[in-house]
Amino acid sequence: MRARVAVPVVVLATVLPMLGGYAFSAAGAEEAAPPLGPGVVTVEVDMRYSRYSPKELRVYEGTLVRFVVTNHDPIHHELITGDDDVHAAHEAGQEAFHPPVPGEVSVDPGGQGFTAYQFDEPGTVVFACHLPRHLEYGMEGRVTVVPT
Ligand SMILES: [Cu+2]
Repeated sequence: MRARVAVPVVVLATVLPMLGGYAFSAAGAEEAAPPLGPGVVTVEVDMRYSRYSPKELRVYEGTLVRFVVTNHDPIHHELITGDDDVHAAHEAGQEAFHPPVPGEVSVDPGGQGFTAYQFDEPGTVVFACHLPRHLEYGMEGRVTVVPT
């Protein structure tokens, strides 16, 4: 009689923490954070081990993001923000260093760079590093632009 009661309790005690853990990871901290903006916001992006951190951002449409980019690696990196055409041109191009075009900056090893980009259209905008093989290694990030 007591065993029949005890079994379901043990099962629940095992399953509930698993469900709780799943719910927590499904709604991660970055997902739960409200979008940035609108207006002017500053976002610090770290480059480390040829990855961006953070690699996911959410902003309201009409947000001007000032990127402060710090390269912790002993090699050059860049941050190129834009639509598919922009990324295709850079992936195919030979331009190793970038002039001050909005949303584009090259960052020396151990250095810091600055750029700004206006996110006006709802949707997804990719930022990436197009130095040889960095993108295929995974050096890209995403800005989700949500309607106000
Ligand atoms: Cu890179």
